[in-house]
Amino acid sequence: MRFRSAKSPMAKIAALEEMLAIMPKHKGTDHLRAELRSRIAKLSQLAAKKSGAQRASMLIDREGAAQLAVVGLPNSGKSQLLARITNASPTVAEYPFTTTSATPGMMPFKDIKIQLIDTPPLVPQAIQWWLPSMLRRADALLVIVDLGNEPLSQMVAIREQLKKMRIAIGETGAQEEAEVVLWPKKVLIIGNKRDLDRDGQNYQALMDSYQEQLPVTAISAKEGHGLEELKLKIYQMLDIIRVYTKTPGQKPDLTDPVVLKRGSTLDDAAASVHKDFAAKLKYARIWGSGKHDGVMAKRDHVLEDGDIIELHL
Ligand SMILES: Nc1nc2c(ncn2[C@@H]2O[C@H](COP(=O)(O)OP(=O)(O)O)[C@@H](O)[C@H]2O)c(=O)[nH]1
Ligand SMILES: [Mg+2]
Repeated sequence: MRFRSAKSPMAKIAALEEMLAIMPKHKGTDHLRAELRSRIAKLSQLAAKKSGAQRASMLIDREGAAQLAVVGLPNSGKSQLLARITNASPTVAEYPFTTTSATPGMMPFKDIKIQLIDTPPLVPQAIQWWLPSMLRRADALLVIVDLGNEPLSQMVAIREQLKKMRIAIGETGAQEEAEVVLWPKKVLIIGNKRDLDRDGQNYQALMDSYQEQLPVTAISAKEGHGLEELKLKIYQMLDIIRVYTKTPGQKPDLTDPVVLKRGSTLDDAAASVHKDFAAKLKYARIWGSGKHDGVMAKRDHVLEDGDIIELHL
C-alpha cells in the first residue's frame, strides 16, 4: 500500500485520497470512508502547519472565480496557452517534458479572473504523486489536444490516464460507475494548433466523437486564434454568475462583482458578501435581468448574471 511508504503528510494525504477513491461506495464502507476522511482532514492540518514551501509547490490555492487545470499530452501546447491567455509565462519548448511542476496563471475575463494551472503531461512517466489530487480539486479541466497529430488517439490516452486517477470525463459505462467512485469533472476539450489542421479534418473528427458529450473548441495558441471564443466557453462551462452590490443612494460598483454559482439566491449572495449578512437580511432591491428596476425581492429570489443588488440588513 502506497500509504506505508509515503513520508510527507502530503504524500500520505494523496495515498489516503487514492484509497477513498477506489473504495466502493455503499453502506458497508460508510464507516471506513468517514474514518479515511477524518485522517485526511487531520493530515491536511498538519501539512498546513509544516513549512509552506513544499505544500505550495504541490497544492495551489484557488484564486479568483474558479480554478481550472490544463491537461494534455507532451507538446500539445499547454504552456503556450497559459502564456497567451494568463499572466503566467511557463517555458514553451519543442522538446517534451518541459513542465514537471504546476504553474498557475490568472486569466482575466469580463470583470473577473479565472485561475488556470499548467500541469505536467499526462503520460505515466511524468505523472507526479500530487497530480491526481490537484486535478480532483480543480473546478474543471481543460483537456488540450494537438490537432496536427491524431487528436482522437490523444483523447484515448488522456482518458486512460485520468481514469487511473479515478477521474471521469464524458460518458462512462454504468458498470464502471458501480465499481468505483469516479470524480466527474466538467471538461472543455480544446483542439490546439488548428493552423496545422489545414483542411480541418482532425477537428471535424474530434467534434464528431465528442461534441454530444462535451463542449469542444479549436484554437491556435501560437497564432492567437480562437482565444476570445475559448474564454467565453470557459466562462460558460463554469456555470457562474456575477452579481454587483450597491449601497443605498449610491451607484453600484461595476468593477468588483460577487461570483456565485448559477441558481444562487439573494440569500446566497448576502452570505458571500459577509457570513452574518444572510441571517440579518431584511429585504433587498434588485436591478437588472432586463426586468427588474429597483424592485424589492425575497430571500429566495434566484439571481441572474449581471444583476445589481442592494442589501438591507
Ligand atoms: N503550429 C503550432 N505550434 C504550436 C501551437 N501551440 C504550441 N505550439 C508549439 O508546440 C510546442 C509545444 O508547446 P508547449 O506549450 O511547450 O507544449 P506543452 O508541452 O503542452 O506545454 C512548441 O514548440 C510550441 O511553439 C499552435 O497553436 N500551433
Ligand atoms: Mg509545458
